[in-house]
Amino acid sequence: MSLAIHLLTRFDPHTGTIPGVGESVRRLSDLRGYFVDEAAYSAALSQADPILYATSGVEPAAGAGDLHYALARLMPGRIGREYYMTKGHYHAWRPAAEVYVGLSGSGAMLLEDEAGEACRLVPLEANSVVYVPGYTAHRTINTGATPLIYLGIYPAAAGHDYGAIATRNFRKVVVEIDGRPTLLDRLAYRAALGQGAGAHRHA
Ligand code: PAN
Ligand code: ZN
Repeated sequence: MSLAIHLLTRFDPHTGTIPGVGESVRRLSDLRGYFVDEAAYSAALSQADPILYATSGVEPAAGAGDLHYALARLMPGRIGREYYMTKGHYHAWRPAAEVYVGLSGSGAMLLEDEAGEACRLVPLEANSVVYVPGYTAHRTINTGATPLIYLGIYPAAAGHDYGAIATRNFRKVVVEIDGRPTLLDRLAYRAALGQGAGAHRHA
């Protein structure tokens, strides 16, 4: 145990930034193959390649029992009817849980177990905490009109495993229908777009 490590971090809950900490950004082009509506994705990307989200990670120590955390800013917007979202991942160390603290904006977390049998959509907004159990794929979705700012706190040993989601994606999608976020089966939304039941494309 050491009190010589970095103990205090001040962040801006409105901009989702930590002064002095660099951001890792994900642009629309980084999420090729993640959104269902392929025509809408191509049309949007031909116009611009905006930043969809940015994270600022803080890793004070990496011993057994230590924690890491990341402040994230997920922009508002949609590709077709599907809201802007993060890639989503499992933790490489599957038992690792995570706590998400909503700070600003409004959105939701899509949580899915590894068998793809249980899927939950849980609100994420200011003054709320979402507990992500271990063994659970998690994705953040901005369903509002302003940036969604949140903090994720996880075991230093958690690691990020993007492979399974990049290959098969989540079973469910969150789309705007009649102005409201609606949870649909991915296959049903694909079929509604006339894209058939093809596997997730990862170009
Ligand atoms: C978060 C995520 C953040 C970005 O800090 O890393 O929301 O999402 P992706 O990592 O899926 O692109 C977290 O869950 N860390 O473990
Ligand atoms: Zn995580």
